[in-house]
Amino acid sequence: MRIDVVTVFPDYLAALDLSLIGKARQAGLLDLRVHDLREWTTDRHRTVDDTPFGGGAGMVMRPDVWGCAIDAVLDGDPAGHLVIPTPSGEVFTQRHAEALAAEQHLVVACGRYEGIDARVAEHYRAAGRRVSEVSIGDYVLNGGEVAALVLVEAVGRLLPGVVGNPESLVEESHGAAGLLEYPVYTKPPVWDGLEIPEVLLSGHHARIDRWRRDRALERTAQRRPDMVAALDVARLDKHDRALLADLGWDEVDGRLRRRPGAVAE
Ligand code: JD8
Repeated sequence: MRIDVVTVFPDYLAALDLSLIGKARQAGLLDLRVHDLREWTTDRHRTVDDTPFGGGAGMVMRPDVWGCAIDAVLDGDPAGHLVIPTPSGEVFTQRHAEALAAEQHLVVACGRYEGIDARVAEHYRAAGRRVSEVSIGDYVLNGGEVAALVLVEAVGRLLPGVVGNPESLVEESHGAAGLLEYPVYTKPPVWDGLEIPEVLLSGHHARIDRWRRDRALERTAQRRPDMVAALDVARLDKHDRALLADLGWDEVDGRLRRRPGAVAE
């Protein structure tokens, strides 16, 4: 996969030289290129922004500069998918990461100031390109670079060969099971007077799997009731249903509903 990131702060993306993504780039599993938007300015002040039409605070990023930059990095590739981080975008989830990881070429446009002129997304959609405006969460950042770091890591780690043991991708939060992760432990067996749950030392893998699934269901019910409501009941066994019932969740017309008055313990 090729990912081009365009930004006025290229150094912000230096973290992607490190760790798994850094190794994936060295191994040729990911072709990540970071570009300075100012390369495509035409004036000696290398201007990328101007005042907003209709007035208001701040500055808006110019469509003409972005158009030149995006056209250049798309490099005529019909498969190029434009991704624009914005607080007004669809909230980015693991499903988005999985969908983008199936693409061949992503172009990530990192805005600053009050954002990028809206005609940029309009232009590439009108040209028949896939354009995704995504937000990494309901809080306001100063620009798209942090979101680009999130996107590239979330997508990059799903590429074949990037994560050492693909098995570990299966049991993750927001994975196929639709549950949060169970708690994990390692040595020392006693720390701060705190011991390891006995079952994890039992070597009894069926009990260990059951214990972990119960903890994952509990955590999800306590922290993310929206995810419990979205669970596919057909994929729940009788233990799951019994535990969820104890936690205040009943199956109603094939969906999980929290019993009125049931509070997450
Ligand atoms: C792109 C400019 C700053 C945003 C005026 C503050 C994503 N989850 C997220 N929160 N914020 C962003 C984000 C913020 C950005 C840009 C993404 C480009 N800004 C603007 C509007 C209000 N300033 C984001 N993904």
